[in-house]
Amino acid sequence: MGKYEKNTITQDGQLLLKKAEKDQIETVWERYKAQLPQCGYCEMGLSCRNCVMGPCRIDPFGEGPQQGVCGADGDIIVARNLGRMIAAGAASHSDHGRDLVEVLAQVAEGSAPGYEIRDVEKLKRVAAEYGVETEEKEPAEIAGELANAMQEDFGTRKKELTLVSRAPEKRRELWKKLGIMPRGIDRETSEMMHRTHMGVDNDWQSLLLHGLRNSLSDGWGGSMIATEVSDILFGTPAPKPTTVNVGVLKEDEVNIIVHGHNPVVSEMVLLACQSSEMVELAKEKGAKGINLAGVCCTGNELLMRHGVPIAGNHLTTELVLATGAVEMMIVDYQCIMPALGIVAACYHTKMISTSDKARFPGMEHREFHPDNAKELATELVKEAVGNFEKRGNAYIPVEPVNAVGGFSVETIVGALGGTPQPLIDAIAGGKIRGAVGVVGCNNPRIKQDYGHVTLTKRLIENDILVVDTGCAAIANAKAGFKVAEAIEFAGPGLKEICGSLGIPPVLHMGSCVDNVRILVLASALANALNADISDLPLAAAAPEWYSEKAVSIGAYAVASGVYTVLGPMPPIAGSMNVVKLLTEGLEDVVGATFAVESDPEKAAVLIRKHIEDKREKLGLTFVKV
Ligand code: BF8
Ligand code: SF4
Repeated sequence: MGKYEKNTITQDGQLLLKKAEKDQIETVWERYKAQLPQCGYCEMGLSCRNCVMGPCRIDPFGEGPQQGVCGADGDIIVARNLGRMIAAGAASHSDHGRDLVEVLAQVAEGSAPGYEIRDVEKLKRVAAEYGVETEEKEPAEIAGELANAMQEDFGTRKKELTLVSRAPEKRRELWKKLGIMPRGIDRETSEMMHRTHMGVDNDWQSLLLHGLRNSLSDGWGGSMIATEVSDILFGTPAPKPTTVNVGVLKEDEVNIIVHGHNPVVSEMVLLACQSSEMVELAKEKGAKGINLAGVCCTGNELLMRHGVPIAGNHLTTELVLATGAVEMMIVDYQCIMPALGIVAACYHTKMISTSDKARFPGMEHREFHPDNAKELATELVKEAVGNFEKRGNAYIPVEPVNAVGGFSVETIVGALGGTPQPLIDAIAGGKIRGAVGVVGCNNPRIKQDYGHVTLTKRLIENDILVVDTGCAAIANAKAGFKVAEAIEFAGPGLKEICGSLGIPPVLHMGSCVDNVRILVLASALANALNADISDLPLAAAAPEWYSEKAVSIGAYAVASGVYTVLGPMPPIAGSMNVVKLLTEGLEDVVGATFAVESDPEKAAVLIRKHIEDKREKLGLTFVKV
């Protein structure tokens, strides 16, 4: 197994890599290797192709050109490139949010069969935040008005986004003072694209400040709307048992995988899979039933709300197909490698793309819209069932691992008795040192899941509560950290608290847009103490991040006052000014900084030190139990 161990710590991954090699399938790891050495200018953020006087590059050794054709220096080019990464990430999350708002509007009109409002109480609560009158109104009417009000948040008519009101007052005052209060979701992204056009904003500091504002329009805007509307339409998550890893696939059932991010498609596929008509059809075809599983974040969405199992995270998506056991993979958008259709062509797997804005080679395009979603989902499930008889030998080499997901803020506060006070008491009393969000992707530059699992293990051993999302959350679930018995991995204080609440020491809070649940929880803690988020013993880490969305998340975490440790280095090393501002200078600006540490053991030490510093400033010392 030696050579596969270099790529992934997961047993299913190692075994399937061997199978993929036998089947002559090229995976992300081979393609990564073929790219080495990667471009050093790009890696340092020193190349620019924002116009056609270029492309240009700055020589990091000071011997070659120090300015692009337009005169931009390394600081400007690095800051512009980073700004555009934030814009792309914020746009992705926020456009996902917009799609949900459109479904909400169609539900209100009655033109989205199959969709409904599953959490009326939350609808009313969020509507009230938007100033929508809810008394004596039917849910559909409220939904219509709320969808309208949310659409206003995307535009240019406001001075600040509505849900920013959830942030602690001190934080909001700071954003105002710095001129980074997010105004419109699309506006901040659009302005970033404008500022980074040749000849607009050529001050690296002002570019980076706008980067923070752009990211805040994601965290407190687009992503927050995505999460809230998903809860309204599909239900607010509550803990449910589930299973994870490739072992969730079933030899004797029709296996359907959903991949992507937006629950708009996957929820309808789930409904179709549950229909007795489809289950009967599967039985007629010789299968015992229909097994729906997820990968990546749409998997997290279904896991959080329904306990649907997850077959793997980002770097497992090709390997899931190499089992030969998947009848159909249905994708929406984001993080879907264009290689998947090519891998699937080696097996009987049908690949289906569903979004008008996301098409892929080797996939059949069957476009979902709120009005046809229910019908189309049933058609696709029928086709997947029909494909079962074409399955050759399936290779499902592992048993699944148990996990519990579904820790929304509502659930966590509920488990604590309706107020965050018991958590504050546990932190103040020293049984829990602090809390850390472990989030983000897999990246072939880092052994799959090694960063997440090592860091998480060290944190919980040190009595630090971990909340996680995205592919990190799937990694930690595969490692067995998400069952009540996992308190055995925790330090004595954390073990005692989680043990008495009957919860795992690592709480699955959802998909990547659901990082906003962590912001809301942090705000609730800060508000209860009349403090700012940056005063609290909290941190975030993205040990294996790869995507532009992760850059936006990291930036809004820091701008919200949360110290954030990145595994892979972002492309900024070409400007010492930018590096210093992000890793040191921001402390005096927003009360938090980034750190970069690729070794998760060392990242754990950095985080523990940070948490202890914050505790000391709050006058809290750690009581050994
Ligand atoms: O939004 S963690 S690899 S799947 S970007 Fe993508 Fe990263 Fe996974 Fe989810 Ni988030
Ligand atoms: Fe070169 Fe300036 Fe054009 Fe960038 S914007 S490609 S640095 S000339």
